[in-house]
Amino acid sequence: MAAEEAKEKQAKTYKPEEVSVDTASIKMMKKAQAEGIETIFDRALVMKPCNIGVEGICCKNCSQGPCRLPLTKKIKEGLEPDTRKGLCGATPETIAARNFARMVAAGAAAHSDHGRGVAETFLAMARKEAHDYTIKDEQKLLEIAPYFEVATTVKEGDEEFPRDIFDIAVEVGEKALGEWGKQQGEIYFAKRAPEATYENWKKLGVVPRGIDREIVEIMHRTHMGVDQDYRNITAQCTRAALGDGWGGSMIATDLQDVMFGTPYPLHGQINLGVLEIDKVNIIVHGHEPLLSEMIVAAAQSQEMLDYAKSKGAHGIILAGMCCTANEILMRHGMPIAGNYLQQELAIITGAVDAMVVDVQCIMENVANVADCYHTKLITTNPRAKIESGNSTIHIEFDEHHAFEIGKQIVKEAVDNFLNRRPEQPILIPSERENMVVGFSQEAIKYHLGGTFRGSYVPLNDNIINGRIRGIGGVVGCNNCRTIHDSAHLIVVKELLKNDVIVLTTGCNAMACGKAGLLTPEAARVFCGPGLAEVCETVGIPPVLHMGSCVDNSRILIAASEVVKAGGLGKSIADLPAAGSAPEWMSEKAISIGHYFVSSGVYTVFGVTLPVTGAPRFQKHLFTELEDLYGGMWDLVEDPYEHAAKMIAHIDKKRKALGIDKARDRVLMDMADRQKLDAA
Ligand code: MSK
Repeated sequence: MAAEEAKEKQAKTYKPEEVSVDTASIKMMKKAQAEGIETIFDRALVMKPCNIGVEGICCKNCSQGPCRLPLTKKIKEGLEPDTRKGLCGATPETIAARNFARMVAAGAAAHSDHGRGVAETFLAMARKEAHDYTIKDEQKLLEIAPYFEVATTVKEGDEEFPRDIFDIAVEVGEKALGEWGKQQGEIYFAKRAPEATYENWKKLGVVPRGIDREIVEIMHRTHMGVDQDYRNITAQCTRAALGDGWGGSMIATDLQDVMFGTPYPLHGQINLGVLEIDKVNIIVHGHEPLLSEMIVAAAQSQEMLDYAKSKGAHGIILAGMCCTANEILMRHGMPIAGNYLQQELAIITGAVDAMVVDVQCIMENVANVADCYHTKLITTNPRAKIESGNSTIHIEFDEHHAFEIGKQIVKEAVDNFLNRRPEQPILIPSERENMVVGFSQEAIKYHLGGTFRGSYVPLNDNIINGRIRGIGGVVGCNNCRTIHDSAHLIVVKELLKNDVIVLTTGCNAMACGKAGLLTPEAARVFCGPGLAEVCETVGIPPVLHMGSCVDNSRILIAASEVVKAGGLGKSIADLPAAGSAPEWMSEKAISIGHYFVSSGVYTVFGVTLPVTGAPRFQKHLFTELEDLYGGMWDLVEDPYEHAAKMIAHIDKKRKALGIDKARDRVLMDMADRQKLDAA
């Protein structure tokens, strides 16, 4: 009996080295196993995903079902006609398209609700009702104001004077907030896309009218018995996803930059080794920087440092997790403890005095893990409370008293420092990597051309002359159905080896940081000769960290800037570029993927994609969308093949542009560039 039990236990135990390539995480998994703490890696072993759900062909949109329409081998091989139907007659295509659309809606809603919160706080700041916030980047405000049709100057007689910056901010805040409830017309930022990209959306009738409207319309269309044409449903996915990328997310990024500063390159550190045993360790986890900015200020205040000292601590470490980490890293150089799959593992160090969470990507089980240690879990957002856990408390964020609340949270953590349990050994892994981060589109421009001649032209020149083969946008989550960080790193390293420069955000950026890819020195080690030469000359890492999930909007703007710099076609679809999310898991990733595809980018996902049970819908996403937008979806699980397909697409675009032959370096003048544009 004992032998059987042992066998059963062994069958239910995972091997840490087989589920992650991150050595710090592996150490923590071993500690968790030794201490009997359950994590997502244990649950993934015993709970397998549902095959029908994985393929996207389970409909539960009414109570007559759920209707499950498995794709048999015979149908797949064309040996039997595909007569599958739900009770109402819904085809697999309708079902999978509706499920996919609801994922787009949820993802777009998450990003956009984040953006709405930022716009509300921005407006309160501009009206001087939220005194802890101010305008840190006036230049950025002056740059975005014209897109909202807000004047930046005022005429007095024949003379023109600059307008009061707070008056501009009030008007920008009102117009920005109005984007959510707009019913007609177009969202303002659609016109930030290259003209050809924008005109194509217009021709296809997919320019979003208002952010909320497009999300609500998805929910209506996917209700039982409404839109039953997968192509028509996909078009609505496009409106909602564009409303995310070029709307809610872009507004979030821009207004955050105005209030907290536009990121410029700075030094940072990453991995669980950033925690320190003799200091108060606070982890801020989630996505929105509105509160975390204030916690940064509070943790650095003399008052809190003195308070920590009074409790016997030698200081305060404030480290980030998931995209909150990216936000405070990019602007303040605060360290990152880890990416999505490390959230439970951070607590298992035994050294985390408080984990402060807001919204998105927070596993409910962090509450249970926190209960096993002295860690206090603090929820802060009225939209995101956690019922589990005895050590969970709620301290609600209010932008009108933001700094005070930040201090209250830091104080809770400091008080809890004294509650560390002597019987529980603390183990902080030594892993911590250096990195250079903070590559906003403005920073890239500056790096390439200097203060007075900031420009994307040097990048374009190096793409045209073949030193840089193309641009890869590699982003997205971790997923416990794959080996933690492994696919991220293989895809990125394959691209670098083939002279493809990588733009990154989210948890991919953190995987790259932990592996040492976010340093200028990485160019010599990981890149092909052309890309290495460019990176070494300019002094940039070959992987440029552009921020959090909402900051994927920065990649859209960077791509638009590349088009505008000339020589690489007229629309985003012409660029030798490809997108990737090798370890995606969240609905936000589906929205991001779809706005990249609709903006003209070939986008490859790893793991699975819930469309494979509906072959005609899959073909629409994977093939037919290219004729409409120039971009299309793909699914490639193997990371080497994944990268190879991205490179093949980049080469296809180089050929179409007539720059497929390796060229000697030539200095392009405007006439040369125009010739290429006309080709
Ligand atoms: S945090 S959405 S796991 S990237 Fe933005 Fe990471 Fe994905 Fe969350």
